[in-house]
Amino acid sequence: YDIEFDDATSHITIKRKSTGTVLWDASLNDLIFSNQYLQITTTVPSTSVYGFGEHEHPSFKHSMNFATYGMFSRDQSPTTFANLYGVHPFYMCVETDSNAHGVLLLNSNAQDVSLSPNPSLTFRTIGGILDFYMFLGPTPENVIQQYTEAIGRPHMPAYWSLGFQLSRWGYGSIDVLKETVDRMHYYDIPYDVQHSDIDYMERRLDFTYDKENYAGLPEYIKHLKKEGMHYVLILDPFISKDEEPGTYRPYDLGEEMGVWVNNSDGVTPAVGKAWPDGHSVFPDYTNPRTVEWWTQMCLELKDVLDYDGIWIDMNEPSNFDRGQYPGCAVNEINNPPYIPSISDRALAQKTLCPDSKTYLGDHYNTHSLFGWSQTAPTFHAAQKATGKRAFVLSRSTFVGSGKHGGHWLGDNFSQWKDMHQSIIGILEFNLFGIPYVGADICGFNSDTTYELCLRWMQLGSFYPFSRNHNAEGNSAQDPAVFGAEFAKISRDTLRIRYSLLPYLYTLFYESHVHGNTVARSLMHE
Ligand code: MIG
Repeated sequence: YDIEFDDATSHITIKRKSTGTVLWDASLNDLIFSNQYLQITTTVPSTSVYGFGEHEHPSFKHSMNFATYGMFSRDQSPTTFANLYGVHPFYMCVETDSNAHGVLLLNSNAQDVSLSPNPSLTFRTIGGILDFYMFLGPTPENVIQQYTEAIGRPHMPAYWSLGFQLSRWGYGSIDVLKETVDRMHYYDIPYDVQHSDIDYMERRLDFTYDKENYAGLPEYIKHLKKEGMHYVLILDPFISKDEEPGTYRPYDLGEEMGVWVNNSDGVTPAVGKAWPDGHSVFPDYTNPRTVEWWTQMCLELKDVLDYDGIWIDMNEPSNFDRGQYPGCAVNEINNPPYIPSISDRALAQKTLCPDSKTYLGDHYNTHSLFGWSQTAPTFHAAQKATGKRAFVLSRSTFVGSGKHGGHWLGDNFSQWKDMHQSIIGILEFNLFGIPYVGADICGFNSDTTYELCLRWMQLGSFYPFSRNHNAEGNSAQDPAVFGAEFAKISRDTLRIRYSLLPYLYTLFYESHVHGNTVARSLMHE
């Protein structure tokens, strides 16, 4: 591309050399570059704009009719227009002659983008710099190949992780888990991976298991693995600080090593409220000492529960209150002059105060990097623990997360709309370089129905990451629970998936080596 600056008009234009198409035309008269507010507007050459995340977008191709999307990682179940778990300030635009280009704004601050009918884009961020990267394609596939060359190619998933996976929050006991596994086998439904959600833990404490309700879990995992299955365990980032001193090693060791996110004073740990009883502290994965501690904990866990993969949840990071104890101070970091278009218009809602300190800098700047910073260390820990290709599933993601992890689309609802939306989300994460992606089949929140779940099993059989997952308290929705007819249909569609696995595996290989998408819209073809 060529970049031109016109002294008379103060316009900066970026042109595709081969066609002369103007990809960007930004008036520097409209540029704002202050400490806590940066804004730039540019025209784009067509209304065919895709990407930006993480959101639930009404359509894959954006409406340019004045839509604004906030980006700031948040524990937020998919809601149209809301800022969700991850941050991906990346778009792809298909020009009127079908050439495509991609643009990344590499910036981790809370931000939003407005799409206007001009067609134009306005970027607003409340920190950092305007660090833009352009990828010239010219095909949509080329754009993603170039984008992932810059941010890191997707990891190569283990073959077993392309098999069908089953999960739920709230089996409640090992007996219910076993009954579920048994009926899956009874109906001979293709099934390779079982997950355990937080109810396997003792009082939701990381690195423990419930020795009453899940008595015998270590042996049961070994048993399933002997039969050729694989096992994934969930871990939350927060660590209880309120266990009896000397009884909870993850906290004691972490405290000794000084691995937590700190308050604004930079020395006292930030204390929030999450799943464990009492209060919790938050590991700061941008700190090399935290990586050492986390790796050690994951290795020790492996000696007890013989997992094959790790599922990292709540890493936006999620906190049940607005900011840590005792609330956020009134200052310019916690109360910036402009708050982007994010839910509650509050940076501390459901997370920590922006003036908290991480090793890499103020939480104000690093908030949306929390999940990303946890992903690589977890990947390396899993690799070390298993001696095999690593499996990491992360709820919060950022630019480059696909190099070490996959993603599921979070706490969707058992509704037809959510089944539809899952296709858009999966296509978008393929643009973001995270092709190992799927949605909770049959829906997470609320009870599913026979018909919805059956159709969702048929669709989900072709997700790159194919897992049926359900929330606590909802009626069971595994494909074996609805009887013989449902089981037969699920078995049949999953067998089609399995017959295509060598092809799917090759797509992942191509994504790992050349950066291709795995699930792609027909427009890419
Ligand atoms: O506050 O671990 O998105 O998949 O089942 C809910 C319990 C915490 C949110 C995850 C979901 C998981 C659930 N978790």
